Amino acid sequence: MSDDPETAPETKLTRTKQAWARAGKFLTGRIARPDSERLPPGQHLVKDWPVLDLGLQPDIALSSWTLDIDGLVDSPLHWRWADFMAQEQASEISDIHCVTTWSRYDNHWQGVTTRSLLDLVQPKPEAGFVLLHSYDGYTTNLTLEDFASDDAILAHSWEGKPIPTEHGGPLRLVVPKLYFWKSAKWLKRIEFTAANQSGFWELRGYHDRGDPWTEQRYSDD
Ligand SMILES: Nc1nc2c(c(=O)[nH]1)N[C@H]1C(S)=C(S)[C@@H](COP(=O)(O)O)O[C@H]1N2
Ligand SMILES: [Mo]
Repeated sequence: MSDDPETAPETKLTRTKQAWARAGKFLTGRIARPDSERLPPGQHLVKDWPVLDLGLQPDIALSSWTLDIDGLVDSPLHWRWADFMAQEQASEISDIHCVTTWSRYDNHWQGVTTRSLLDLVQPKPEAGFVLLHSYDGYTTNLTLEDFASDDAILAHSWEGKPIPTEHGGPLRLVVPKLYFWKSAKWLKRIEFTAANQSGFWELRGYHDRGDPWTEQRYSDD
């Protein structure tokens, strides 16, 4: 599978979502604040958990799963599943906000926090950005600061059970403060970079940062 966002697969869904970005669909123009309102502007609450991806759901056996953490770090890592599971385990409870307007409250995640990962790899001073690469060819970019958010977690379990394949298991990232497209499913590689590199949706009209509270749904240009 291609790991190049320019050549990742086009589907009806990707075409529809690119058209929404062009049209500015779902923008309300309101601004909410996390402390006063729990649901960001333009979002509605769901109880189920929708599946959204490029349509390829890679089925990765734990025996062949690996995670690379590399780029501008002092101590790059190449983990197999047992290595990952041997790291300090944490739990987080957070809300999901998807740019397609659904939000889901109180998701219980278990895994390794991005903070403890950062302690291990020690990003170099020049590292300002993180590019996430996934087993389906998906990519998405974050600032190092957003990646380091205190509730961000490399999650292997949801509600006490392994994350199902369709939701990104064996391992996905969860960055609750940003729209859910930043939370890469089927994580394969975490690359630390000096320059910001756009990922799959960021190259297709979606916002570089994706803050739900200020409705950073689409890029301005
Ligand atoms: N690897 C990968 N991660 C991905 C995606 C994808 O297509 N591939 N889609 C993103 C988008 S647009 C959303 S909204 C969420 C959806 O996660 P879910 O299917 O678990 O709800 O995953 C994000 N992470
Ligand atoms: Mo999404």
